[in-house]
Amino acid sequence: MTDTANDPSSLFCATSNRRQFVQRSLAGALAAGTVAVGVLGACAAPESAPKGATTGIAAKAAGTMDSDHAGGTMAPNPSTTAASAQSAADAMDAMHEAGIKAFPAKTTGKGGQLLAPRVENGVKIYELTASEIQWQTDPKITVKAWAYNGMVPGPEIRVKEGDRVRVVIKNELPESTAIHFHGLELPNAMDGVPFITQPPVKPGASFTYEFVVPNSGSHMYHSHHNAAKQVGMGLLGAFIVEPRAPRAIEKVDVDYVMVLNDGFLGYTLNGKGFPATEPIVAKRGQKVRIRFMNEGMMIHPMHLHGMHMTVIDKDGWPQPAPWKCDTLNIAPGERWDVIVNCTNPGTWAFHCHILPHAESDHGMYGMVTALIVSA
Ligand SMILES: [Cu+2]
Repeated sequence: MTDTANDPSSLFCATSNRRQFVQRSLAGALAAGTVAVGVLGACAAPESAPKGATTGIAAKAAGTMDSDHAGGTMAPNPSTTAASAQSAADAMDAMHEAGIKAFPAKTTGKGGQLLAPRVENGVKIYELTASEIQWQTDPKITVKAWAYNGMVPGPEIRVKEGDRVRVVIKNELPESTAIHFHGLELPNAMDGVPFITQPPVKPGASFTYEFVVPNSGSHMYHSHHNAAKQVGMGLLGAFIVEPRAPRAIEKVDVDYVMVLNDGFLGYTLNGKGFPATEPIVAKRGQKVRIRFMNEGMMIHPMHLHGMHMTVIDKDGWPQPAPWKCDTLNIAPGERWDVIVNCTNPGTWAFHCHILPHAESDHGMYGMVTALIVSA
């Protein structure tokens, strides 16, 4: 599973699910005397799929028609065609239902856990170790990941504007690495870019970053060395800087960080794919702040059902005036902070609206979660 799971393209069509689906459709269709054709059209046939299952070969063997024969002598039997479509629809719906019912599915490992600092002489010290781990993105998929402190995203660092912070990175990876503090306006030597501001941190070595946190907002830390691979494999985390003087609009009941990624771990929200993503839970009348952060290489328009989002910050900077939307495009590297006033009770789908990042023939997966507002 690991190898196919490490190929993001394979996540459209998880092999085992697909095989079961093909087999189920095929069995149902054969029982009805025909074969469903084209249901799986969105996915290229994997090598493990029954040969010809989605082509005219099996269809012909089962005595039905395909496009080559349209208008020919092999007319479909309307009753068996209807039965076949029903069977295929039932098989598909069963997988969609199973995915929803499994949510939130249990997995081992939780990313983004708050890291408490060790404080010495007024300096907040955070120790991060980069190493290779096995990471479960959903109950059926475990992948090789590179992680800070054994979790993806790495632990959340949350400090106050003006704090003096020391971050010590220990590299236990087989490659050099470095940490960039994305969004913080630091002295040049602390910017974490090998050969521009520092030497790479070699395997087995450590490096210490130290600075006074200059600007508040939702920021990130991540590898800036071979980053397409290293960030894609999980070397990323949230770096939240609380302002010394919060605005009234920032007073919320739930403060939720949502890190988007689309690398070797697949389409993930906080390191997990649906149904293993975490729901955001609030009571009616409460205010939820969501801090979107895109650590991936694609844009992800995040869409909330049932209630609008009020955008307050972009990349940690207050907007000239808060503005409303229900779909917010989060580009790579961007952070957007929104407030949701939870006025509408129910379980509301909350997902990336590039639909192949959220749903396949097999049901919802990847960048899907829910906002659950209790009455
Ligand atoms: Cu997306």
